[in-house]
Amino acid sequence: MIRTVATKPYDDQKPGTSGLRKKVPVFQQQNYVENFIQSVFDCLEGFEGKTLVIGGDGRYFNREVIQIALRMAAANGFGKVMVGQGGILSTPAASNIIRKYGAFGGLVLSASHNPGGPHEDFGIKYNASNGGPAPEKLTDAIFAKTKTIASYKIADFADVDLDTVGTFSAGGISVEVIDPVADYAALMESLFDFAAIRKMFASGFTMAFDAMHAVTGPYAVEILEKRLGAKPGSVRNFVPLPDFGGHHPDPNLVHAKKLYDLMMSAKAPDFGAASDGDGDRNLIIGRGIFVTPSDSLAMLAANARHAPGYAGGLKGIARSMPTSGAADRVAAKLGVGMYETPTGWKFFGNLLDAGMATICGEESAGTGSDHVREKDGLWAVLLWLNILAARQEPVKAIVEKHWAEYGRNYYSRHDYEGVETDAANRLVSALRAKLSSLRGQSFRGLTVETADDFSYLDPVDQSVSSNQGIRVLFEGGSRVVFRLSGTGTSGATLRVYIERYEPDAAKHGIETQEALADLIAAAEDIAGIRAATGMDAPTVIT
Ligand code: G16
Repeated sequence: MIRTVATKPYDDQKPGTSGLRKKVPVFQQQNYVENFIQSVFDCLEGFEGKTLVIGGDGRYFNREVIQIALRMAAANGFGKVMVGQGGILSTPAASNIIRKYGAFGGLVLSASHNPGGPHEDFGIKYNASNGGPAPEKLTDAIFAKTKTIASYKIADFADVDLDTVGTFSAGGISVEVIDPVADYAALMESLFDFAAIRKMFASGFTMAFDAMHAVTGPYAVEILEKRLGAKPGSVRNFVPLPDFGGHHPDPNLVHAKKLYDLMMSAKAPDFGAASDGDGDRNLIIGRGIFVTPSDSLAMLAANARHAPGYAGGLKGIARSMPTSGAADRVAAKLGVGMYETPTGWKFFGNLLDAGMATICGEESAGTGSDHVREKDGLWAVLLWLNILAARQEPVKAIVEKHWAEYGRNYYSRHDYEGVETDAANRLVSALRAKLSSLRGQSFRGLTVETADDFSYLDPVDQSVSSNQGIRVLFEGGSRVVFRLSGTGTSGATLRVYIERYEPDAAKHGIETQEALADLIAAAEDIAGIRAATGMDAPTVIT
């Protein structure tokens, strides 16, 4: 039976950088989930009888929302739903399933790297038929709909058993519970030289992969240990838990400190890596050296030809604006296009679909390619492994040779989390107001060349996205970028991105914060962060 249920709108369902993210109790309010899903469906056209993919990162509330989504998909006229066993699909795996099976779209249930649990975060994101996050035009329409929604449609049927692989009939539609790993593992096998990587492991190469009790555990065990022969135990924290074991599943130097400490110790394996809550981010650490995500993007692009899937060369490289310019130098050398987009993976979608870019990346530990339309944590790990197997050199040597060839982009991001929202907005408005007057001014001996609020003209559909982050560019190529996070769920997070280019190889061994000290001080002089936030120091430095 299909019911139409009257509802009242909520005013806070604006999808952010990566979908709608809120605390679990917010999602648990009456009809909150239903309103959002109905608003998504109401903004789509032509899905009758078609397939919807539903997957999540296994966090708290995942299963409940999947059951609601199944009932609403049936009531709204989808013909079939594909859902990962146990409600699990990593974000890149969901993107692959949508593409591989020609689904109409998918609901990705995740709050990514944010913590999970009854009082932590949850999220819902709609991905379109290309497998990528809905473009801004669609998320704007969804938000508008959430503000006027008056009813939703839902079918009545008992909970679907999500733990058994197979095809079931429920509410007049077919529900296929699929193995979440198989299709993804096959895709990876088609891109990388598994034989060469297997040989490297067989000859004694060691690695530590931290799945952070999040979604990549089953994927990493299957691919790294079973298919590639990494020693059992190479994958740590591989059981996905609804609260990620009480940890923050964000693969950065703060939350993956144990792995970092191991990689800097005498007991370090050859290679260390981690992924986040939903499997789209990555952390890469060599023995004795952390590879920043911006550097990793550049190095993967420069060496991609070693992997069979990219042996034909790259069509282009894309990076988000705050990501360092290291990849730009690689693109220039390869003679391929370089695209600078706003923050958020959705902006890469058009470039990938149009065949203008092959590899994309963000400073926030996201790297990926045109094999799916999401960033992909394990993909980055496997491409590194493929490169290591082909070059037969340690990570450190590869990194240092890269810097010697291209120069080094010293880079760091300083986050101020939990800032009072009004204070954060005031800081940004004040910065905007003085942009034009900054030009020519000197701070700590650095002269401002230009300052602007980044605006992006999509070269494919000509859409414009403005106010995407304040950039202050100094003479000589250094820069500081200020922007407010679009993914936080409590207060505001101010992100300050700091970058300095150093061509001289003799100066490539400086500690990062030290190398950036002048710029960090200049950022404080320009924005008055301490006074505005009441904070003496960033809460997270990556
Ligand atoms: C952050 C990062 C972005 C990233 C986004 C979503 O956004 O800065 O680069 O695209 O998270 O990532 P995920 O899908 O892994 O959550 P923001 O707006 O918080 O800076």
